Amino acid sequence: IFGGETASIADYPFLVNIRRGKQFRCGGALISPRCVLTAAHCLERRHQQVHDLFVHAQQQCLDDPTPETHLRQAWFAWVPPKYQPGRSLDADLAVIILRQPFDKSANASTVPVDFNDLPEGANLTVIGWGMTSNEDHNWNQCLQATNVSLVPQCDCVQQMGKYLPVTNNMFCALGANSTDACAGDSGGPLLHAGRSAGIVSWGYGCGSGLPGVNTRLSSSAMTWFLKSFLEQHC
Ligand code: 4AZ
Repeated sequence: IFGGETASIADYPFLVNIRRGKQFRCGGALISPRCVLTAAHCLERRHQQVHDLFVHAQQQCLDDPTPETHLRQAWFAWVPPKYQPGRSLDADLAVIILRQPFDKSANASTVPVDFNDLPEGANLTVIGWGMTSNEDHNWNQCLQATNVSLVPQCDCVQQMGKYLPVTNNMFCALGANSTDACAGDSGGPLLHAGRSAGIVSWGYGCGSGLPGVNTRLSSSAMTWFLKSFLEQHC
């Protein structure tokens, strides 16, 4: 997170970090005890090959030890067919199903998904363990948060469309003083009134004044797939 503040994992008990082996990759959010919502690009390889992905709950800093109750192995991951890495980051969403759900001893919770359109200028909170600048030699690897606002879609297309296509399955957000998500925050949630309205997806670095681009969970394509998947598997 660029320009944010220290946050307490106790305030975001649904927030998890996703690792390949032991290596930190991305944020994510528990939307049920056995399902994690994250970005598709966090998985790299598509669909099946997720057995070396691990989900850590209740971590304040990335080098804190994770007791077994807070650790789960991925079992399967679902990515919308629209996600075609390479050409664009459209539909950058994945649901990871855990081999075993978290139980009460994890003290984890779940966050509901906001399937409604965000109001103009909506205030959102973005959280993660990502870097605090583009060249973060002193990356503290502890949880940070910042408030950001929804950017009008025409401005989003105009400012970010020259880097990668901006689709209706995306929205831009930026905070006062250019606070924003940064490398490593990908996959984490954008919270709106206690719900997850988006997933950190991409940007042109951070702190440049350009908005961050996020997966829009209220877009009909995302909502339809996510709802039917959740009902059947989570
Ligand atoms: C990244 O590399 C990344 N400023 C994520 C979000 C943003 C930039 C980079 C948005 O994961």
